[in-house]
Amino acid sequence: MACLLALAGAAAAQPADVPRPLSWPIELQADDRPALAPPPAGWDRPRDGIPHGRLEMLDYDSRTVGTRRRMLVYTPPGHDPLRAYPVLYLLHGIGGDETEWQRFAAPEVLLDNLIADGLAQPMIVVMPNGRAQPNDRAEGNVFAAAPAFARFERDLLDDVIPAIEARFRTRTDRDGRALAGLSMGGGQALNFGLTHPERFAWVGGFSSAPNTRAPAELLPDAGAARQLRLLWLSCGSLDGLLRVSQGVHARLQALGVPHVWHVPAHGHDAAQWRQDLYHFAQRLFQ
Ligand code: FER
Repeated sequence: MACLLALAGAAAAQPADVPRPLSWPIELQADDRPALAPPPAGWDRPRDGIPHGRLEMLDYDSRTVGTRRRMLVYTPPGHDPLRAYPVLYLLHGIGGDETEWQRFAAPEVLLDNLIADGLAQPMIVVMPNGRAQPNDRAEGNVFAAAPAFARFERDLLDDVIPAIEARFRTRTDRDGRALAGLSMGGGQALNFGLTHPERFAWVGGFSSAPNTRAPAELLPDAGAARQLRLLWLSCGSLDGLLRVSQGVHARLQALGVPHVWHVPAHGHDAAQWRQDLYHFAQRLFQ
């Protein structure tokens, strides 16, 4: 909830002639239900006695922005520099930055536990900063940076991915790359993932924000979506942005495209994103 409270403050700074719906009334449809059971006890607790991965903050040169930018990178337990790992690119929300996923969901804990239990493939997780502008801190009116979230498409494809693939041995085929995000990052993941199925085979939008392209524009036909190995859509049933995801889900249904539609009883908050990552990570690179 902290996130939406912060947003409410940000929205108040908008000029009156720029309407920014923070949320809409929630109208639940019959199939707006959880697709998966809640995680078992202990899923998000750090465990002793299992191997742990590593988090490191890396810099890269962004030709797109013209600055040096930061990204947080998780390497899995027993990372073998000679092995080509698959990579999940994980994008944050409008009030976040490259540290948001770590603060909200502790991906290093979830992944360490899933990998120890044999439930997820060892993978590298990259958490870049999705605000592609020279000052990429979440300051002032965070909505004013919405265009920079669109510009991040080039930073991700031309700068972030090449920097990761130069720094680590990784898989470089589409089946070895996943893209997901929360809220603004969910919109980015759907917008970029569905226009670049040649780069990503696994795409997830968690609580996607109104930066998500309109359904008919996002999915002019079933072509790109059908190429994906996994298309994951989820949103909390108590989230005022649910309408955005419902629109994408309805379009996918109309086109007959298989996808996960997961609507548990959460708001626009970290509890939703933590369990999204838990479920999504298990389905990647299998
Ligand atoms: C909006 C409401 C919410 C919007 C973006 C958001 C671009 C993003 C929320 C988040 O990232 O948590 O109208 O417009």
